[in-house]
Amino acid sequence: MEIYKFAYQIIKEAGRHIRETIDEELEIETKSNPNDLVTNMDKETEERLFNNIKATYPEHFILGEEGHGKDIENTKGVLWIMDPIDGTLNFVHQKENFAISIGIYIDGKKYAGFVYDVMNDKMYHALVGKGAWQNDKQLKQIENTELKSSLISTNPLWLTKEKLSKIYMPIIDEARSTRAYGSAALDFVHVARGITSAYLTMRLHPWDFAGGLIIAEEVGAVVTNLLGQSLNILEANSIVVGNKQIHDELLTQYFLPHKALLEEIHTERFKKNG
Ligand code: 2AM
Ligand code: CA
Ligand code: CA
Ligand code: CA
Repeated sequence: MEIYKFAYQIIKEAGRHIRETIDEELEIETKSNPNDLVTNMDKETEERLFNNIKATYPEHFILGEEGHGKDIENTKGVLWIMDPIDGTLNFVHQKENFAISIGIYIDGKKYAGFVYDVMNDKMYHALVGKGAWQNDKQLKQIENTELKSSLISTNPLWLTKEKLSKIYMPIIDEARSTRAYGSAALDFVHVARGITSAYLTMRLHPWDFAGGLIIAEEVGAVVTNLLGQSLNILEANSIVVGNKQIHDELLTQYFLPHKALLEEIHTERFKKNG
């Protein structure tokens, strides 16, 4: 079976398992800080997907948020980058508005992206060069918009950071309105569906964007970091994704005029990559 169909099936199956067990009591632990949670469901879902992939494709590489593949240093072979539950806080507090996110890369080239909105049973998926779909309905190419008539999404947390707020405030002010959904993977999908025009964030890890990136690009979205640079699929980065017009407006009017400050913030946040 081709990898694409296989991925689709195992992600659906993992999602079905989450729906069936969602009312069972969760074991919740904290990670880097008291608001950074992980549950047994995050870990079990990653384990389930990992075991399924390895049983069929033992030679594939798997990088996951909850521990698999932390030693992966290059993109050779078939690489699955997975977030078993993107939007863990939504999962814990709301039991909805979270997704399974997977991006598959072959020898470093984008191959396919999946973002499964588990509780709504909506699979967003894209095969590079062939388009993107919501279940079996193809998504249209997105339309250009300008910031002042657009909904954008971002986490309000970034407005509380002193240096960043100077850059962020004028964007929030100019946009028609701002949304905060709490799942990066679904935020990429919102842009791909055209229900928001852009998504901005200061830090995502590879598993947060590996799947959504491919879906958004397949319908014409532009994805870079806040400095306009393309993303390395193995490194954390800032992200701006949007239709071509708004992406260009955000970079030229709002981000690049603060290039030196942004470079300083990036160096502080991503010391490893300089
Ligand atoms: P998670 O739920 O898989 O942890 C919430 O605004 C979004 O940011 C979610 O996609 C969440 O992914 C991600 N996120 C949560 N904590 C983060 C952190 N410390 N660094 C980067 N992204 C984070
Ligand atoms: Ca997490
Ligand atoms: Ca995530
Ligand atoms: Ca996660």
